[in-house]
Amino acid sequence: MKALPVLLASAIASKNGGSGCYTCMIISTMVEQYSRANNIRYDDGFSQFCAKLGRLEPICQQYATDLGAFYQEAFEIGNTVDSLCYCMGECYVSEGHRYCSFFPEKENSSCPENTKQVKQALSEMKEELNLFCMEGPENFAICKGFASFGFEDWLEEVVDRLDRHVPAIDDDGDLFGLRTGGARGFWWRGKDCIDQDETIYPGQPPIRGDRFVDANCNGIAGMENDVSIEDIYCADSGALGVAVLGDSAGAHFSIPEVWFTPHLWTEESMPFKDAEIALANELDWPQLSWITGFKGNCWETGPKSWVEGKYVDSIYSRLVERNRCNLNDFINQANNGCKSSSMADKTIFGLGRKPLDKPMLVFLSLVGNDVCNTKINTEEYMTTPERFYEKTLESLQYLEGILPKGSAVVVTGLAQGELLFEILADRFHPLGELDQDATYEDFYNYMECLEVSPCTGWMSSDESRRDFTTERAQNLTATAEILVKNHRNDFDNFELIYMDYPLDVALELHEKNGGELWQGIETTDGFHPSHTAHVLMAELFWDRLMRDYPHVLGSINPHNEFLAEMQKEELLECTGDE
Ligand SMILES: [Ca+2]
Ligand SMILES: [Ca+2]
Ligand SMILES: [Ca+2]
Repeated sequence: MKALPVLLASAIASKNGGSGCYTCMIISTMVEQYSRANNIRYDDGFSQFCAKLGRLEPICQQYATDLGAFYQEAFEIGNTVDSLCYCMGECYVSEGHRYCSFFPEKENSSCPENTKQVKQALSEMKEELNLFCMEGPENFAICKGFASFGFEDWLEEVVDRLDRHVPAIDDDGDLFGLRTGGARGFWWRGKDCIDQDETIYPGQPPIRGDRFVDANCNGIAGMENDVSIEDIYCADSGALGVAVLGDSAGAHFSIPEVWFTPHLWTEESMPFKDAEIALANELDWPQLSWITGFKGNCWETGPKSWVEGKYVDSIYSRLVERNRCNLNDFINQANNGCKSSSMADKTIFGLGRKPLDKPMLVFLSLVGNDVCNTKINTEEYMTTPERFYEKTLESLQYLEGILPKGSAVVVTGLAQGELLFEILADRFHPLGELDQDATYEDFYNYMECLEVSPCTGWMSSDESRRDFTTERAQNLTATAEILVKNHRNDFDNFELIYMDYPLDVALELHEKNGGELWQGIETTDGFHPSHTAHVLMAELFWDRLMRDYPHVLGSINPHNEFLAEMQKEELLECTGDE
């Protein structure tokens, strides 16, 4: 058995308690604001909070008496959620560091008397949570969604697969899953229709025209007058798949806003009703992303769209609409934190495409992590243009070896991250709404203090640091463009294309249509493109491809109606697997 560090504490190497302190602040704010808004005692509030946690409720309730009493006393004697987390020992001041608080500090607060008991309860609760996490691959994936931790040997295979960003459960090893949507299953890539046969998976060429079995899992198989239906309607239809090799922006990272507005909860409300799906997907929503989105508004607490009349839009759904033969042929190989080096060294190997499969339209889109990191001396950790060039070229060379002939690779630039501070700095963060006492600028500074900020370069009060980050991002964007120009004719199996990542254009468009700029950015983290931005991005990329490179999108299949009837699978509807 491997080491078993606790679940919530210091999962990420950081100062002053780091992610453990951050988690404590969030959970304590939930209990505090929920109780106050509903005019109940904090100990009752804690217990009611536990009742909202679904499968985790029993563990939470077990400690509700001790923890509830602690909250009650701590707030009664004037603690803020920040000072309370210091009392609990979840936050501390590391040598040479400062005290970190999200909310305004109060004078003269002291810790409750019984801190020893609460620390004991907390540490027992964490052990129980660890056990819960190891009750199976799905629990494991859920836990992995909010912290990294130790594991036992029997989970090693699952850990290894999740580490490579491929389906945790994949019996035949063809890199497509069937049994779970989360844990890198069919929310992330087309569903494997037979998981005991590695020659059957989405995107591969049909076997004997798919007369007898649907080998490419697109719902088309069988014969018409002794001729294969797949041959008649798909063979020369220009069918293709779509994939993203990307970061959290490509995977569609999104923490549900309702989690962070506890003052709006009631005793009946279930803010965490979709939490298992969110956590088993690493807090990503690939099934709603601008590249591989395919599901409708199926999750009450999930991402919402501010685009009038449109909930999901994606390159994939448009490709299926164009040619039903493309159904199920998508791969979201994006992961939180990915940048040019980790893409080339690791993530890219999980792209389940083989040279004889159908051609693929691949977006290589790393929009921020080469300039974003948790460090205060952030410049030193940014990718240089030389290194960015080298690693991106390495990725492309790997793709040349695996992509089928006739594919296309679109390399995008980086996002205009300077917009984050410009748009959000003075707005209240959702957790600061109740008392109007904490803005995004406060939130950014708090995360920086704990060294858990995803991007100290852009999420900073320091203007010159923000400017430097923007300058580097623009350099890397220019580097991507030059690289594509230099190597446009080097690859036999794909056409190489460069496109800007049009976050700025999407936001402008949204504002022009009557929306507000802040709606284009995730409200909870103040960092990622929001679902609204995803919806707009699909259209912008599609229109640009249609205008300049229409041939990479394939042609319209005249038999779509007949094929759709055969497939019986509705895109963008809440049917089946949710
Ligand atoms: Ca499989
Ligand atoms: Ca298979
Ligand atoms: Ca088929």
